[in-house]
Amino acid sequence: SPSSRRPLVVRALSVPVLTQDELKKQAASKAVEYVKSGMVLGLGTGSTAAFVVAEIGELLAASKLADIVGVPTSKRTFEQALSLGIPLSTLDDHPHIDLAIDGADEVDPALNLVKGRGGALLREKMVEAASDKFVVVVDDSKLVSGLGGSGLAMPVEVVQFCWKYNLTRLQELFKEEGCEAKLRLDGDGKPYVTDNSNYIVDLYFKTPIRDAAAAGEEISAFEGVVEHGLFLDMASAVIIAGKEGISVQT
Ligand code: ABF
Repeated sequence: SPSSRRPLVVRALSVPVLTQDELKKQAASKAVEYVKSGMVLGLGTGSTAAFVVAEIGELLAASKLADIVGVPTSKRTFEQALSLGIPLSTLDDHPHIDLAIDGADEVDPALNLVKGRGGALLREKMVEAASDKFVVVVDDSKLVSGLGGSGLAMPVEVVQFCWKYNLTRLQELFKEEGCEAKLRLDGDGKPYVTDNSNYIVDLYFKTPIRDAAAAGEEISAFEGVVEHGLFLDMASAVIIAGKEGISVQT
């Protein structure tokens, strides 16, 4: 009879759309699985790394983790970790780090990175170079086929003295890549000053850097350059969170 007929229900396929922050958090949680009690940890900087630090703080508070020491890569991360009660130290007191976890701005297919858009590249590179294992956490928007290929900045930390001289030299060095070099400014339009009291020159490329290893060496050879954002052959693993799930590349 017509009354026994079931109404036709059309269900929309409910595919949850994760925000970028949710993806970052997923990558962070996966990385925290590598953290074990008793470790000396390098604590990264940036919004993805902040999720890692937050989760480590939660595990400590819940007594699911003990006897860890964190070495922060920036004043920002120092403050966050301090507020969460994470025991902290320095590279001077803990020159051997078991595991560092940090974000990145670009990841290429060989797991080479651009880092430092958050301005913390110098301490990040020091801490991560001193780590047995360096795990990178990103959402899939950070993947590039060649470094410098995102059209966003590749930072170079320079001493304040004659910064413009180095800006010009850097732009000249990469003229074939159509490089535009700009002094990074803070929110007030003043030069951005790093935790180490230096400036940052941001390099914008029209085409990816042809030979990142050679580029890194050439940049470092300039007097007055403190560090650059090319992190080559440093990542032990990269955890990538995307719409289809999480992948770990080593
Ligand atoms: C740090 O934070 C930096 O090296 C990189 O610049 C930035 C990435 O930030 P986010 O995780 O917020 O994208 O890891």
